[in-house]
Formats: sequence, structure tokens, C-alpha cells
Amino acid sequence: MDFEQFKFLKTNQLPQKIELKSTSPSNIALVKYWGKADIQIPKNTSISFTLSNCYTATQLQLVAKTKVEEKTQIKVELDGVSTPSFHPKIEKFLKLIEEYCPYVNHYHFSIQTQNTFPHSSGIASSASGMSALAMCLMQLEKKIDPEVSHDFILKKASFLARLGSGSASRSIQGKLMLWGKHAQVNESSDLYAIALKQDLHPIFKDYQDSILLVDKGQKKVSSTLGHSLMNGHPFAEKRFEQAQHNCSDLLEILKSGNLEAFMTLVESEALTLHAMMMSSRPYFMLMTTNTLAVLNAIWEFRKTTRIPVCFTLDAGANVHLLYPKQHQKNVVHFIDQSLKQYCENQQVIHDEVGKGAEIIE
Ligand code: 2P0
Repeated sequence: MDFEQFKFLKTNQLPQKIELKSTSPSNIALVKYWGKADIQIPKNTSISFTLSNCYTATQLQLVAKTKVEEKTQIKVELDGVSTPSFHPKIEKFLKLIEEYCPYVNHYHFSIQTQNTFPHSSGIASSASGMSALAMCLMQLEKKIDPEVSHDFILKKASFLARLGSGSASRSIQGKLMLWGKHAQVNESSDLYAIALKQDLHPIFKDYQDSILLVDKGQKKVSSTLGHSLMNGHPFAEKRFEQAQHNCSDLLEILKSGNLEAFMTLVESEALTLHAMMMSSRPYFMLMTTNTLAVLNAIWEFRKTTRIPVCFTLDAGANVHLLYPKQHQKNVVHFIDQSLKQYCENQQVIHDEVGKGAEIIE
């Protein structure tokens, strides 16, 4: 695999002190990434919608060390509150990327970060958080080497984000992202995600995602544990094969706009993800009775109204309702009348597909 292209080789003078800023959204997988090999190499291809309203804004301040050998100081503030619990993840990330970004060893790190979605809402902040941080580093690379192309910035940002958190690789661009080598997509790679731009049916360009916060608690299964459950899982190989087929089918559906096929595939992917967790050792049940009540209500609503609304799930109890924008009014009414009751504090976040991360100059 071509890792060399990502090594930063310029020997230009580094700034003594610099402030970098970016924003990056969360994303929701349609074909799920569940299972990986070292280091952050996915066992199957995944495809996701990039979100818009749910994003992280990060400000990174770098201050040069007096000597490179000095231990790197890390400070992280989430919503203005010091959060030392993030330090190990950042330290691990810096270690993983130093080969590609040797300049990180010259600096002390101060990170200020804010999420637009409530903290402990059950919405993973690692995708938006790690991709925002990767984007800040690419802003630095551009300042050191203004010749660097926009395409390379996006590619390397996704490459770096992946090392922080696999799904973060898919947050850099929009509106649909594919990560992991796939036989039918020449430019695809296990190292970074790419945007699916060609022949996208117009129906998907402003697709809606209303996130029902069924359970805002701490994740029951960490992503590290979750992915490792696929090692030695009795159905693992079949699952990875199935995901490759589902990606092929979804690529066709994204061109044709066949919503019946879209809904079947996306719901089957969500339930398969949970079936993998239910059939692993140790086993986990992440859906709650309220999740099941929501799924049944969605199926009933779809049957009676013929409105093409479907669901997907992350590794938790929350439900993402996916639907075309033209049905927004009816679906929001349905959520208010019939689904909010199953959410913690009746909380729902209305989002839609978006364009990805941005460097803030
Ligand atoms: C996904 N998830 O495709 C799947 C579906 C959750 C359910 O990727 O260990 O935080 O950081 O690479 O990306 C969540 O795992 O895992 C995830 P790491 P990540 O979005």
C-alpha cells in the first residue's frame, strides 16, 4: 500500500506558535464498518452519509518545544471544560501519525473543541472530533507548503483521521463517502475515504436524517471492543463478503434512486450490525424496548402512508430516520406525534446530508 505519499518531507522553518481552526461533521454509515485489522484497516468497505448540523469545531494551538526531546504537553478543553480523559486518545493518535507528520513532535498541543450536539447524547463524537483535528493539521501543512493541492489536503486529512478513528475518515467530504478497497471503485482505498460524486441520483442530495435520542447514556460497547468482537466471530467472513455485495448494490441504488431497494438494504445493514453483536462472545444487546417500539412504528407508518422513510442504527439504542426532503413535513409530524415519546426528554436532532470538514482561515 502506498503510505509514502502521506509522509511530510518539507524541511521548511516551522512556526514557533500557531493557531489552527476547523469544523468537521459526524457521519452515519449506510453499509457498516464493523471489524478491522491493524492499524485501522477495515475488514470491509463502508458507505456513509456525511451529516451537516452535527459537527465539531476545533481550535488547535501549537507552541514549539524548546527541545524536540521534551515530553509533549497536551491540554484538551471540551466546551471550555478541561477534559484530561481525552489525553490518552490524543497521545495515541500523535504516536500513530508522527511518521507522516514529523512536525507534531516539535510542539505542545492545546485543543479547544465544541460539539453542536449534546455531549453524552449517544452520538459518536470520535468521527467529527478526530476528523476536525486532522483538518487542523492539514491547515498547518498548507501554511508550511502553500503549493499543496486541495485534493491532497482532503486525502491526507482522511488518512490521518482514519488513524484516530476509522469512521472519522468518512467525515472529511460529502455527501456520500466510501472507505475501504472495493473491486468496483478504482480510486477506493483502505487508507482513506473518497467522495462518491458521480451519477448521484438527485433524491440523495438533500436526504434527511432525524436522530431519535432513545438512550443518551454512555456507550455500552466501546468501538475498540466492538470491532474486536469480529475477530473469531463465527459469521465474520460471511458478514465481510455480504458488506462488499451490499456496497455494490448500494452504488447502483445511489445512481438509480430506487428507494424500495435503498430502504431494504439500509435497514438490513443496521439489523445485521446488531445481529453481529448479539451473536458474538461476549454478546451484547444495544437496542432497548424503546428502540424496538420506534422500529415497529416506522414500519407501520411506512405501510399505511407509503412515505419512504427507513431507519439505520449505530452501535447503540438511538435511531436515525432517513427520508427524502420532500417528505420532511409529514415525517416531522409523525416524529412529534408518535416517536418523541420513546426518546429521552423527547429529544430529536434533525439533520441532513452535508459537505464535510472545513478549514477555517
Ligand atoms: C460505522 N461504527 O461504520 C460503524 C457502525 C459504529 C457502528 O465505526 O475503533 O469509532 O475508532 O476505528 O469508527 C464506530 O467505530 O471505531 C463505527 P475505531 P469507530 O460507523
